This record gives sequence, structure tokens and C-alpha cells, in this order.
Amino acid sequence: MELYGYWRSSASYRVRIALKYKQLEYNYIPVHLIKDGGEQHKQSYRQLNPNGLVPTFVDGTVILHQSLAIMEYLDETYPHPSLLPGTAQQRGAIRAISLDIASELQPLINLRVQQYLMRELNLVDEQKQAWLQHWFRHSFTALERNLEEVAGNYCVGNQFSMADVCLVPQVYSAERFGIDLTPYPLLRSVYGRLSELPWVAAAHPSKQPDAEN
Ligand SMILES: N[C@@H](CCC(=O)N[C@@H](CS)C(=O)NCC(=O)O)C(=O)O
Repeated sequence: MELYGYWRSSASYRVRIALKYKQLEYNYIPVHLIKDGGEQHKQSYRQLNPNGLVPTFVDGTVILHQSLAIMEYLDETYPHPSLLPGTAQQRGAIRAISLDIASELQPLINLRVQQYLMRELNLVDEQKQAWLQHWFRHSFTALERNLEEVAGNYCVGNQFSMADVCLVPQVYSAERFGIDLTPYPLLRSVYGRLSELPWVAAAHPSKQPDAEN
């Protein structure tokens, strides 16, 4: 198995957590998102992932992009332990939180969006920061309310799931962008608990071979 990723990429971080949770060995291939205009835009990489985004996951002849699709593939192919545990209702809640993070928030703060705001629309750093703050606040406010309904020790009840896999990297990126997390006590406590888990800790950006200071 091969994972093309970038140490600080939240979507790559998700797949790393999932692979480590399932104790699957993989070869990590760094794709530098900044250097030389971004290796994700190189023709050789775009053949694997036409979107020019990380992660890309390879398992034999299977080549997949989109972290949630990769996680569902892993869950179907290597079912134990499951990333979608519980009842149909709980699995619905897991998917909803995962999508809230991966399809609603993260695309708005992605590198290419930030670059477009700065390079094409000529926003200054302060305005870009306001954009990030706005979308994090919008999303985390709803997430906190949602967690009040469905969380236990983890995002949905007391079983680790894909929702937790999505939460951890997003909180990491919020911290990186200097988002104030004080208004989200439940999110912080779940995140704190998750950060202690060995498969989560091992997937942390700082532990990856391409990590920079
Ligand atoms: N929905 C995709 C998102 C992938 C994505 O946005 N990856 C980011 C890093 S987290 C990326 O490659 N950005 C490069 C760019 O914006 O040029 C997934 O879940 O895999």
C-alpha cells in the first residue's frame, strides 16, 4: 500500500489515522504542496490524481483519491476495527460529521483557495485571516451543537469512528491558523481524548518523514 500525502495536509492526516487504526503497513510518499509551485500540480502526480490534491492511496491495482472514499474502501476491505461502528443511526451521524468537516469546511480553507484569495483577488493577509476565522467559526459552532447531541467520549457515542478521524486534523489545522477554540468546550475535550490514542498520535504531522519545523 502507498499513501501519497503531505505532512500538514488534513486530508492526508485523516488517511494516516485510518491506516494506523487498522494497523495496516503502508509506504508514505511525500508530495510537497508548496515547493516548486506544488508537486501536486506535476503531470506525473496528476496521472494518479487528476484533481491535483493529496491524498492518493494505492493498494495493488486500486488507485483512489478523496479521503472519505479511501476510508470507506479500507473499511470494506479491512473491516476490523470498523471506522463506521454502531447502529444505522450512529453511522448516519458519523457520516454527517465527516462530511460537515471534509465537504463543507475544509474545501473553503484549502491551500488553493487561500492562494486564489491572495494571488488573484489580491486580498491582504488580514483579509485572508478573516476568511479563515469566519468559516472555522461557522463550522465549529454547528459542530459543537451537533456534538452536544451525539458525542460520548468520542464524536459519536463511545466508539472511535470516521468522524473522529475527520475531527482531529481539522482541530490541528484550526490551531495552526490561530483559531480561538474557547467557545467549543466539547470539541476540545473530545479532541484532547482523541489525541492520546496511539494510532492518532502516530499519525500526527510532526511525526511524518516530510515534517518541517
Ligand atoms: N476532499 C479531498 C480534499 C483533498 C485536499 O483538499 N487536499 C489538500 C490538502 S488537505 C491539497 O492537496 N491541497 C493542495 C492545493 O490546494 O493545491 C479529500 O478529502 O481527500
